[in-house]
Amino acid sequence: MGTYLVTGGAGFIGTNFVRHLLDHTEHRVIVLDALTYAGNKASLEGLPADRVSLVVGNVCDADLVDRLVADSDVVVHFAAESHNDNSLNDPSPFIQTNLVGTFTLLQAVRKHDKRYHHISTDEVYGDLELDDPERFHETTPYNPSSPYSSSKAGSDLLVRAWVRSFGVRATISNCSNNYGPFQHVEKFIPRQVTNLIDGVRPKLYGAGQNVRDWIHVDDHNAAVLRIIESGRLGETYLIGADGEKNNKDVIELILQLMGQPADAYDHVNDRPGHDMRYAIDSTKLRTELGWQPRFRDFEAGLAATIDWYRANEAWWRPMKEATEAKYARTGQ
Ligand code: NAD
Ligand code: TDX
Repeated sequence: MGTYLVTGGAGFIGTNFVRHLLDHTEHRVIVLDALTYAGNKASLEGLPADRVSLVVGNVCDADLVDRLVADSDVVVHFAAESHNDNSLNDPSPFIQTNLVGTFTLLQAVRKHDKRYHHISTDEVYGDLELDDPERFHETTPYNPSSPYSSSKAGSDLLVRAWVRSFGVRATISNCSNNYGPFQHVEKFIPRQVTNLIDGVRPKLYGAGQNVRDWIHVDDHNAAVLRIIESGRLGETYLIGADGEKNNKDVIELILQLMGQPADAYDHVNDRPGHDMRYAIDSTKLRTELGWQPRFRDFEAGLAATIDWYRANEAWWRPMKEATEAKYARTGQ
């Protein structure tokens, strides 16, 4: 039994990871989260106070990070500015949190010799053509497109350098698009679901041919824990569940599951530099560490996610209006 420091634990994937740790281990958890617009204290409500504590603070605060890392056994770094569209409107917090924040954590785990796991994204590899038989794998060259993905790519490279130059005991995982409970309503699936609950038509960027490789957040987090427990130090593991789907098909499925005609959506302005396709080859994770996704039926996982948003309006309602006001400014 030990203490896990989970940065960004009040965000979407982080809060689900804290729950995963509570359910599958005996560890204690310290969440470090700045509670930005994307962080939500309510996402940690009801968790056992004897095992989970929240420290509201910034991953760029070197003194605070040093103290918390000293008190932990394992550091799992989820905290990030995570939304591509925001990074196109104002890249500055992405540089600060994703690059300086990761640097700050790396200096602390180096000083205190703590195990570090770095959460990253498949977007660091850029995008694939629709008809490309290739998928991303651990040796695919980095080629990020947006301020978000380039800041994540930079943070991954910092981790690699701290492993090689200073012997930091770290692993990295790059995962594809997550869906599930507690995801901010700015993101594709929760935005459309909550729009439909509000009687607003879903919004598809451009022609909607762009492909994302969907994975349930619990499958992502099970893989992360497996890597922390059994992964080889210094290694990168790609996490994906063979869930490629284009955005148009996903919107049509949401409409169908919510009892609406399949064409009851609007085309809106496309994202500048919009990546066409992501696709993960997770053979290394599966063969080396024996991980398998549990949520193989996307339609069932999506239906359960829709039910969660229907049942948890009090959680998402406070963020909805400001999110849509932001989109209105870019015609999206
Ligand atoms: P999110 O935006 O829902 O949550 C991010 C959390 O980090 C929030 O709670 C926020 O308050 C916190 N945070 C932001 N800046 C901070 C700072 N400076 N100091 C402390 N806390 C800060 O993001 P998410 O979707 O849960 O993503 C979590 C991680 O997973 C990110 O590193 C992201 O790059 C990565 N990732 C996400 C996906 C996805 O589909 N969402 C896929 C692959 C990888
Ligand atoms: O209203 C919308 N309409 C639409 O067509 C929104 C919000 C998005 N889209 C499209 C853009 C993308 O092709 O849907 C796709 C998914 O969009 P996002 O939810 O913004 O995700 P994406 O940009 O693919 O990035 C996500 O996955 C990788 C996460 O936000 C990142 O943090 C993660 O690294």
